[in-house]
Amino acid sequence: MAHETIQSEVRGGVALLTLNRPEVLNSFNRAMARELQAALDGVAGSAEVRAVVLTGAGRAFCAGQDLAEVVPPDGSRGPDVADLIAEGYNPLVLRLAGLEKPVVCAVNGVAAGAGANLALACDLVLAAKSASFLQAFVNIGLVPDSGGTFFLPRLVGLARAKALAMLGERISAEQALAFGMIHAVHEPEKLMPEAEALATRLAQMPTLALGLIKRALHASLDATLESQLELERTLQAIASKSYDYHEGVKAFQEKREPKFSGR
Ligand code: LHQ
Repeated sequence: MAHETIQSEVRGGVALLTLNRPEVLNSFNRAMARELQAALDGVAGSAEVRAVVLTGAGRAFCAGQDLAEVVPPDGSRGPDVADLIAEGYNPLVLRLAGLEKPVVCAVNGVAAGAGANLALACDLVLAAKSASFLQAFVNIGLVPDSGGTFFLPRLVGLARAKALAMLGERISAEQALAFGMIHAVHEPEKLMPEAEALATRLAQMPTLALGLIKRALHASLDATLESQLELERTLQAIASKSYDYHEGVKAFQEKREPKFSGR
């Protein structure tokens, strides 16, 4: 499917999705939110795609909402903010978190506002050393959205989440790593090779199990121990009926490398 605001290509079982409005730091307009949703739906429905990389074109990852769309410089009325969230950001976050395939986010530059929080909704977040994160919302009188108030306290703890959300300061990739917000930091020129290698590795793993692992970990965020134990049992029943479980055990017993298929 052809897109105007994102690029999408599939290689070796990996879908590479690139936010592509570099002249406005890949900030989101309605078209980009719509096209990214459609691309994620395509990924969800594709048997060929077993992992995803999400990144940005140019020097930024994503500067959040395109502010010229919500407050047009010509003084005309912009779209309703609550509608933008309902139609754009919320479905995007739910698609990223609900996709039962691993999503690697390669944060190639600044990730601000909704851009930062979409990155946090991904599974394994890598960042260039030159990248940065900021909860820009408060700087323009807004509240973090796109799941920021859900993921941030769970990732970094309440004290740091409050400081990040209330102060709206830019933090470095290294600081985000030290906070436990992201998985790894790489030299800028190594970011995409590392992200693609990681996604390719994930795509060759038992991806059905990876999807179930993701489901279980997300469910744990608001579960009781009892309900989580029951969910683990249910998911293990599914995983243990997979081709990959039998292949994994057989390969172990035959002392050879397994060849997983995602089934
Ligand atoms: C931009 C933007 C941008 C348009 C840079 N829009 N042009 C949901 C629903 C509804 C309403 C509101 O929001 C939301 C969710 C949100 O995401 S709210 C948060 C929105 N984002 C921001 O407030 C971030 C605004 N941008 C910045 O603070 C800075 O640009 C950052 C820190 C991202 C980058 O700073 P610099 O590296 O110094 O770049 P810059 O400021 O010079 O920007 C470069 C260009 O990109 C510039 O255009 P120009 O024509 O002067 O070169 C900016 O105007 C444009 N740009 N962000 N969000």
